[in-house]
Amino acid sequence: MGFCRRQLDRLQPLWQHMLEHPFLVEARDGTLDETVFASWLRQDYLFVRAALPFQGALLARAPVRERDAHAVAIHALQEELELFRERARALGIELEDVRPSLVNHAYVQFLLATAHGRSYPEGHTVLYVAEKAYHESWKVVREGLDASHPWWPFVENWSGEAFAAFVRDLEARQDRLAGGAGSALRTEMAELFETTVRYEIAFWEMAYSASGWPGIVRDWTTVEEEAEEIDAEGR
Ligand code: MP5
Repeated sequence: MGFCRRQLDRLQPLWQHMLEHPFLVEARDGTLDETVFASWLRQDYLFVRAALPFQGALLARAPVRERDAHAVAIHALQEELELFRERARALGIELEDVRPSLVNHAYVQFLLATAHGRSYPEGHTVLYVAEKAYHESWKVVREGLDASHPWWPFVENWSGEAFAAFVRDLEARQDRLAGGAGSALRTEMAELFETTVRYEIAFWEMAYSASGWPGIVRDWTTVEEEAEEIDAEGR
């Protein structure tokens, strides 16, 4: 049995828990609050922006034969960011004044720390799980959401055939990397696999409950606003 199948079997209850998250179920059934969707969109835009340097770091460590795949993925991320901006305009959602929630911030730090500080097969594990999780999560929404719905372009982006093929390709690479790893490294990869699933659940929960940063109920002057003020003062 390949590494991915083995991990997905091991983590089946956790994975199922993710797929039954109220965010996905309510989006599928057409009962999800629009402001909850907007909060996901704003946070995920930041997440995808941060996925660019994550992919870049993986590319820098990738063996030669794996480089093309990362270069293609980086291009796809740029197109995806454009999709976020286009949908945000269509839905009247402001993308410029967003701060990452604690969960988003932590997940991004985890991505970058893994890509920079761990081996390539470990970094690739996190990439594979995040993509596989999004593919299957949006397939849940696809079961109920109409193709004319304004949220549909996101559903198609992650649950459509092109993305399915991308995830299959990642899975084959992941299994090959695990096949070439010793048992200690494979154990580390299995641990990162689980942590990534946990982050995916936390991300849906963060969006659903609109949780920003514990202990902070409203934002004050952002660093960008402060920079504008200083510019305006001509200093
Ligand atoms: C992805 C994402 C998929 N956009 N957001 C989260 C929280 N997890 C996974 O990654 P990509 O790069 O958008 O396909």
